[in-house]
Amino acid sequence: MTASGNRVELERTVSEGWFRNRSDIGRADAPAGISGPVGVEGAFRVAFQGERNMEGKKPLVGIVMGSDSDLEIMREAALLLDEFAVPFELFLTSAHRTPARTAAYADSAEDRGIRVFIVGAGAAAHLAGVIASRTLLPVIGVPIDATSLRGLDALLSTVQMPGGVPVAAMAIGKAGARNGALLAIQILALGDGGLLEKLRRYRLRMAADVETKQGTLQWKS
Ligand code: AIR
Repeated sequence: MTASGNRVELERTVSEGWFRNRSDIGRADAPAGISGPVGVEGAFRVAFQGERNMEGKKPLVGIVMGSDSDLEIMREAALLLDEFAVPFELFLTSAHRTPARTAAYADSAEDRGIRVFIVGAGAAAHLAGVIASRTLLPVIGVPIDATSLRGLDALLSTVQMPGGVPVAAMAIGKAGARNGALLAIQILALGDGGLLEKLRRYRLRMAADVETKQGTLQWKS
């Protein structure tokens, strides 16, 4: 599958409500790149593999979210990982509604090849902390704006981990999801020179964009 194909699948995931349509998962005619339950019994796991040489590669990053309503934000992380050709999986579980499922996922992830988690949750957002409590893999938390407190509740729940079990807390919302992906890539790049080079080029492109925008600024009196 191509990078753009993978992107299309992600768009479909959002627009067609795959997270609501559990019966489709694992069906033979499910869209390419989306696999059915794997590893964790009864899991609702969606694995995306695609861009350049990613076919057949095991996911390295687990993107986890507390509700399908978080996907609109967490897809930003997925799209960035896709851009860097880092294989990942999406997993839906709630620290409060499905505690056993959360534990089973966290406990099995390392053996399945996951190296870092990006965890999005809103409201009383304990998901990142609970996953962190069950693994020695790094956990990056993304607070989601899901209530009338506009993400401040999730930010404080994510960032205020008591000493002993860390969660790397990102900004609220889409910027946090994107930075979560970049931090995960930076962690993976510690042992992957190719990925490090991609990060270097990403930063250069970002700087070039600012220069270009400078050139388009116009003073209106
Ligand atoms: N949530 C679900 N279980 C525990 C938590 N913290 C969060 C989800 C979502 C918000 O509650 O991560 O951001 C609202 O979920 P829903 O399913 O009611 O839309």
